[in-house]
Amino acid sequence: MSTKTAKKKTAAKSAAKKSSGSAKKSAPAKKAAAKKADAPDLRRYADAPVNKAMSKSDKIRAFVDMVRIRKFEQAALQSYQKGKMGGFLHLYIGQEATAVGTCALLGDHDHIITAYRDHGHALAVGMTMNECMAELYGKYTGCSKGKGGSMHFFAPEKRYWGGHGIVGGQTPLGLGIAYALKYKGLKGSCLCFLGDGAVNQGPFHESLNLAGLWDLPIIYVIENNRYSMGTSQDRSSVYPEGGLAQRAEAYRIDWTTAHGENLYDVRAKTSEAIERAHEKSRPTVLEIATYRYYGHSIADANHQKYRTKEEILEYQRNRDPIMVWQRILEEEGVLTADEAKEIENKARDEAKDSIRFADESPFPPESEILTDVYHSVDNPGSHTNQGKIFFNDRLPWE
Ligand SMILES: Cc1ncc(C[n+]2csc(CCOP(=O)(O)OP(=O)(O)O)c2C)c(N)n1
Repeated sequence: MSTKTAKKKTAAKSAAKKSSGSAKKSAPAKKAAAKKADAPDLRRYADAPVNKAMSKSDKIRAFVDMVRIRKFEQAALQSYQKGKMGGFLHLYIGQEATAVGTCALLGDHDHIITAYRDHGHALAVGMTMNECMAELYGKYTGCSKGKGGSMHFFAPEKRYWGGHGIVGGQTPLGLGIAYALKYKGLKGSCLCFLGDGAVNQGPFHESLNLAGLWDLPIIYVIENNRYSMGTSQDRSSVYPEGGLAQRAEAYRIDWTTAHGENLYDVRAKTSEAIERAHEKSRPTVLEIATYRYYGHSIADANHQKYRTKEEILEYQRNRDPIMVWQRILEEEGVLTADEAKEIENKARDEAKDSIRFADESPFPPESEILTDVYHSVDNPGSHTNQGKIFFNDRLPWE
């Protein structure tokens, strides 16, 4: 070790000692310091232009949207436990500020595509609880006619391209959407959501490479909820100092991170990425630090074996995105506790109604078994119409 390095190390050590305050603090003082460090900064990015431009009703809308996602999923969980639906059910509870903070910023030429934890994004883009719940029940009134289930929500008319079960499989598809936008000369973007488990998948890196090379307007939103099924990020990934998003540097792609419990932060970073996509046709990797309260899926009843109860409680008590947003709005005088309660009750009733709707809806008729498998079978001649493959003769954003 050179003298210079040794000196640096000693300086760093003493600085660390200073900042960690190891100079014999009392236990309550230590606790208070830890609490302070843990408390989310409510004004974080509140002054970003995209947030300053929010009206009172925009702010309340965001609260309503997050609460609706939570109540919908709580109702879905209960229905699942009553045996009303089969297959998988991956809950988004705890991550609501990501879907709501990002999707609220989408314009007419902005698209989204995501993985199987897709209910939050679906509701955030304006799909109804009825069509989503019916899909979970496998009913014909569901958004995918009851043939997709939890992992395959779709709404092309809302530029919501699913719901994909193969980890990382949506990343090259999202790239294709971004390519189509550029090819057609449209000022738009594709928000491509992925879990932290997908960052080590080959297709993700292949798509990053092309996005960087071809200047494509794609925004990869890594929803880092710290676990990939039962494996923590610490055990599965080389973690650069700046976070997983830093890997984007290898592909000459801009990257950034956001605190997923704070809607202002999510919006500020998303807005910058959208602007980059629209104005420069350049990609972004945005990593959002978040947390899921339930297991990987409904089948993961042992989720407290690979993480502690205390860890879950810490997020629920201090970093819950709905609670944080409510506190922000109460501090700003935009929302009262009573109004928040009313919003919750309304969302709970809406979710209950969606269960009734799903219960009463029919299953798909037998004649539907072979439809929606191959696009060209359902839409004869579509393969010859110069790439206008989505709705017979026009792309949904035309
Ligand atoms: C290619 C592929 N490999 C494995 C699986 C099995 N699998 C399903 S979900 C999952 C974990 C993915 O975790 P992450 O990307 O972090 O998303 P999260 O569940 O946290 O939202 C795995 C490994 C799969 N669906 N596809």
